[in-house]
Amino acid sequence: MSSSDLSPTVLRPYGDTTGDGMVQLSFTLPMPHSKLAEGAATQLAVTMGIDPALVVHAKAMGPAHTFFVVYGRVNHLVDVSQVRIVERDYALLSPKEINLAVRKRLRRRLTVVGGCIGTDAHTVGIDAILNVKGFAGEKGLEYYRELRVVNLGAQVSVPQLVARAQAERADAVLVSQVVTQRDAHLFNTKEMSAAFREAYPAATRPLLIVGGPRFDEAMATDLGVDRVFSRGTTPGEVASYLVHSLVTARPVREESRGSNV
Ligand code: B12
Repeated sequence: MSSSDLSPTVLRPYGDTTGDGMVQLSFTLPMPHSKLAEGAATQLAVTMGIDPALVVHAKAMGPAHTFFVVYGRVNHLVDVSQVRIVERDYALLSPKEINLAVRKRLRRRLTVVGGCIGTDAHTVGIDAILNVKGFAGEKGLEYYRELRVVNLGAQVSVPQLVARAQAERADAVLVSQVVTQRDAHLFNTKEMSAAFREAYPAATRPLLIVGGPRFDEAMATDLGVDRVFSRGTTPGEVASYLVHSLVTARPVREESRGSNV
C-alpha cells in the first residue's frame, strides 16, 4: 500500500464503509413534531446536498419546536491540499523552559492581565488558561513562577481593562469571549483592540490575545489582535506563545513597558 493510499488528499466522509460519503447533521426547526415536520427536515437536508437524507431521530422540544438528527450521503469531496489553517509557528516549551527564558532574557516577571469583556460571564475558559488549576492536565499560567497573573474575572468593561493593564504595566492582555450572539465576540474584541491602540503608543502596547470556542484563528488581523486562540487551547500553548512573542522575538524594554506617554 502506497503512502498516498494511507493519506489521500481528496476525501469522502466515512459512515459505514470507506468512501460512502455518509454524514450526520443535527438541527431544530420551529414547528411542532409531526410527519410534516420530519418531511420538512428531510427537505432541508436534501437542499443542503445530503441525498438520500434519512431522519434518524426527531424529538419535540416544547410545543412549537422539533430537534432532528439526519443521516445521509453527501456527494461533495474534501480536497485536503486546499485546506488553509493557522499553523503553530512557535515551539511548545515546558514550564521549566518558560520560567528560565523569562528569568534569563527578560530579567523580571512577565505580567499578564486577563478577563471576560462586555457582558460575557463565561469565565471557565479564561480561568482554565490563567488559574493554577489549568486545563487538560496542564497547570494554568499562575503556576509559572516567572509569570504574574491578574485575573479580572467576568464582565470587565473595555475602559476598566485598559486602565488596569496600564496600572499593572501589563506585557500581555488576555481576553475571553464565549457568547457569540449577534457577533458580540467580534464587536467587543474590535472595540477592545481599538481602545488599546488609542491608549498606548505602538511600541509599548501590550500583546493582545483573544480566545473563545467560536473564534476563527485566522481572524487576528481583522480583529486587531496579535493572536486568536480557539477551543481546546491549553495553558502551555499560551505560555509558549507569550515567550515566543515577548521574550524571544520581541524583547520588552523595561523603561517603556506599560507607559502611555
Ligand atoms: C457553563 C456555561 C454557562 C455558565 C458560565 C459559568 C462561568 N462562570 O463561566 C452560566 C450558567 C453562568 C452561563 C450563562 C449563560 N450562557 Co452559557 N454556557 C455554558 C456552557 C455550558 C459551557 C461553557 C464552558 O464553561 N466551557 C468550558 C471551557 C473550558 O471552554 P471554553 O470557554 O471554550 O474555553 C476554552 C477555549 O475556548 C479557550 N479560551 C476561552 N477563552 C479564552 C481566552 C484566552 C485569552 C485564551 C488564550 C483561550 C481561551 O481555552 C479554553 C480551554 O481550552 C456553554 C455550552 C458549551 N457546552 O460550551 C454555554 C453557552 C456558552 N452559554 C450560552 C448562553 C446563551 C448563555 C446565557 C446567555 C443564557 C441565558 N439566557 O441567560 C448566559 C449568559 C451569561 C453571560 N452574561 O455571559 C450559549 C452561547 C450561545 C452563543 N451563540 O453565544 C452556550 C454556547 C450554550 C448554548 N448552546 O446555547 N453559561
